[in-house]
Amino acid sequence: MLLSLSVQAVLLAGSALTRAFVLPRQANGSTYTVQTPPLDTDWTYEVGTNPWPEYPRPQLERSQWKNLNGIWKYQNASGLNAVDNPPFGQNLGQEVLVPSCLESGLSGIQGSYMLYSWFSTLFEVPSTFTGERTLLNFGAVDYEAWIYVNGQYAGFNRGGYFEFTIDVTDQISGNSTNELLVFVHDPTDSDDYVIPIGKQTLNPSHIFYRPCSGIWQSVWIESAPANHITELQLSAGADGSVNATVYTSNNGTTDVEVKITGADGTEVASHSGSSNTALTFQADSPALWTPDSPTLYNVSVTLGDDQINSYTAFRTVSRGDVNGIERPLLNGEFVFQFGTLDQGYWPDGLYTPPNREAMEYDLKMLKDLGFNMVRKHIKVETALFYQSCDQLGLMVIQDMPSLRPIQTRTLDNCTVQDILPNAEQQQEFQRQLEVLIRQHRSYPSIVTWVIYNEGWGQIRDTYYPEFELTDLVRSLDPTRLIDATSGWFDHGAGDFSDNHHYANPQCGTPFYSIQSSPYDPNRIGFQGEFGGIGENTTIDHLWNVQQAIDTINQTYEIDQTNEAYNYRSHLLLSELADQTERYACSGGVWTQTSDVEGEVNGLVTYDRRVLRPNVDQWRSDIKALYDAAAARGNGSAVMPEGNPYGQHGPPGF
Ligand SMILES: *[C@@H]1O[C@H](CO)[C@@H](O)[C@H](O)[C@H]1NC(C)=O
Ligand SMILES: *[C@@H]1O[C@H](CO)[C@@H](O)[C@H](O)[C@H]1NC(C)=O
Ligand SMILES: *[C@@H]1O[C@H](CO)[C@@H](O)[C@H](O)[C@H]1NC(C)=O
Ligand SMILES: *[C@@H]1O[C@H](CO)[C@@H](O)[C@H](O)[C@H]1NC(C)=O
Ligand SMILES: *[C@@H]1O[C@H](CO)[C@@H](O)[C@H](O)[C@H]1NC(C)=O
Ligand SMILES: *[C@@H]1O[C@H](CO)[C@@H](O)[C@H](O)[C@H]1NC(C)=O
Ligand SMILES: *[C@@H]1O[C@H](CO)[C@@H](O)[C@H](O)[C@H]1NC(C)=O
Ligand SMILES: *[C@@H]1O[C@H](CO)[C@@H](O)[C@H](O)[C@H]1NC(C)=O
Ligand SMILES: *[C@@H]1O[C@H](CO)[C@@H](O)[C@H](O)[C@H]1NC(C)=O
Ligand SMILES: CC(=O)N[C@H]1CO[C@H](CO)[C@@H](O)[C@@H]1O
Repeated sequence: MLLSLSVQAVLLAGSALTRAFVLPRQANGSTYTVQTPPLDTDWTYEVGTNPWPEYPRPQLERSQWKNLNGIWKYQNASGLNAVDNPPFGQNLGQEVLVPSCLESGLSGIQGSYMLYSWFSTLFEVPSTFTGERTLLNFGAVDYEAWIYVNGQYAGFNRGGYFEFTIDVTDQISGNSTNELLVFVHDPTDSDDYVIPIGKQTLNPSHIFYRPCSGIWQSVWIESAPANHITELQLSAGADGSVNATVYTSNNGTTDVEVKITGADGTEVASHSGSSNTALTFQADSPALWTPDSPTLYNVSVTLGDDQINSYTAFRTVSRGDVNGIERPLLNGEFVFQFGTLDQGYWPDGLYTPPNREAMEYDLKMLKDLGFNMVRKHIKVETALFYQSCDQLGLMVIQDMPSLRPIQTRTLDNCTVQDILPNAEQQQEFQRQLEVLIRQHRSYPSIVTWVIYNEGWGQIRDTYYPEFELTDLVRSLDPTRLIDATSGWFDHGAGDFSDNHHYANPQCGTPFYSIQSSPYDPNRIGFQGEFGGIGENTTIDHLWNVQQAIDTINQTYEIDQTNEAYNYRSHLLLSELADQTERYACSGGVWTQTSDVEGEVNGLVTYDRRVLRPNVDQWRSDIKALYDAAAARGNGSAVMPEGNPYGQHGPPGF
């Protein structure tokens, strides 16, 4: 449809890049409409045109902000060279919902092979912005983004799962309309690209799904003083110790004040010191964070004219010997970790949940069944997801999104070889792993980092990179455990001896199977994946794509009735409880939270409309796991003599 346009000329002054250009002013009459997805949810048609209205960064919240989510303009581009000719001041042909994945129905596009794209929107800076600087924030853009404001290049980001901020003060014009133009390149698994993609593939099949391209998390602007807080690194231990580093835009040492208050407004700690250095101080007998009692504290940080709100929780994650077995400890106690493999996929939004309520539906459902953990599987979520886990009391095992999984290429001499990263791709994987840790290390709910899943992208012919990556993660975050290899190729790195096995578990047991390793008593015995049993469903709850339906029979096990599904679940959960009682099992991950595309093995169907578990039975089977663990692992942990802080946790436990 053609839109009638009125145009406004804007003259930018004062910079070497000064140029006059014409901004399109969109006539009213939006063409955006949700494209009917292969399956919808109860939330699909409630999203509307103002999605994700919440402040997107709860651990560094400023009061002067404006959400730029909504209907933007979109145009497919032909290749990487399009970036040399940005379509400034033009009316891009289609409309798109931001944030969304271009491949999703909610985007309004629902395309495929969305390798190169242009996005644009117009925005005004509110007159209430009193700071000297205007910051433009993106929650996540998959995979590379070039940002232009008012015809000027403003910045670039690589990495599909991470937040980035660009100071656009020099490009914007205070009180008039600004044009924001974004070029996105998302190769996913095309050509020779070996980049962090998780489960995304251009050719979906069974456990690998439709990709997500474009601006899939919130975009917003905020106002900040010239010298402002850019990052807050915060951890607080069960002994009341707080460790805070307030990073600033000028990297200098400016006075900062950190205040921690409880839910009733009572201050439990306050400390003044310098920016860009670690501040350590003590809180007065704070309540601890546990899954049963997830107490959070508000944090306020003041640096000159900049004031931000954040939050934290007091808890210590460590490992230690409990009655002769190596255990993960929370606040010095062995807490059996039982969670699901949580893919974070939605039939209407793919990587972007339709809204916060939908996102929390999954988490509340898990809590309700008795799970105390989620394994966030080779995906990184919006900051609000981790805040919800902090609030609800769900421990998070956070995976690094893997490189191209189990794919091969055929060389000219007909040799078939696994697609693994070259040196440069490995270096980029490492850089993004560092970004993952840096951006997420202040969420209390995260207890463990996972580096590799089932050997995907894991080099193993020349050397074992998981050893140096484990050291790197440990140096960036000494306050958590590290699962270097969840499943398959374990060479002894990290804190876990993690088995994957379907359908039945082999958790810390003296038996194991092909592709897994024998249980290593020097590390924590863990079942990183098991279960995966499926129950097919009717077409109205299925991802209605023939290619996906044709792969349903690849699901590890299909139970033909719901009664059979619950009978089998009961046996598998009982087996895990038995292994916990007899052997050295410290936790497990059930595959999986929801169905995804051709995988029909979720606790809920992909549309979240049918819950498979018999709730009473599952609650009682899950409680039996905790009881079995308590019987083996009660009492306080015995820490080895001279255990360095950082290796297993602070002294005193
Ligand atoms: C986008 O452009 C690419 C390359 O020109 C093309 O292969 C693809 O089909 C286009 N997609 C859409 C939805 O037009
Ligand atoms: C915007 O306009 C208001 C009111 O005219 C003025 O007070 C303010 O200084 C202007 N801001 C900028 C950044 O030009
Ligand atoms: C505080 O955190 C910093 C940065 O991670 C670390 O280097 C330092 O050792 C920590 N201090 C204490 C007392 O834990
Ligand atoms: C502050 O340090 C960061 C990271 O090293 C760097 O990118 C940035 O340019 C520095 N800023 C200033 C004002 O020196
Ligand atoms: C804690 O912070 C939240 C979010 O900013 C706010 O809604 C709440 O009122 C604060 N509570 C206290 C006790 O200050
Ligand atoms: C095929 O080529 C690869 C890469 O050059 C080489 O490593 C491999 O040894 C070759 N295989 C055979 C059978 O020649
Ligand atoms: C699974 O279903 C597909 C499509 O219906 C069929 O081609 C294939 O043979 C089946 N595979 C098995 C193992 O039954
Ligand atoms: C699953 O159910 C769908 C819809 O009823 C059907 O088309 C498909 O053949 C079934 N697949 C298997 C493996 O049962
Ligand atoms: C505590 O652990 C010991 C040793 O495993 C066991 O004998 C005892 O029954 C346990 N006590 C409770 C209350 O679970
Ligand atoms: C008057 C009018 O119809 N305004 C609409 C213009 O379009 C936007 C969405 O693009 C609507 O939010 C307005 O209500």
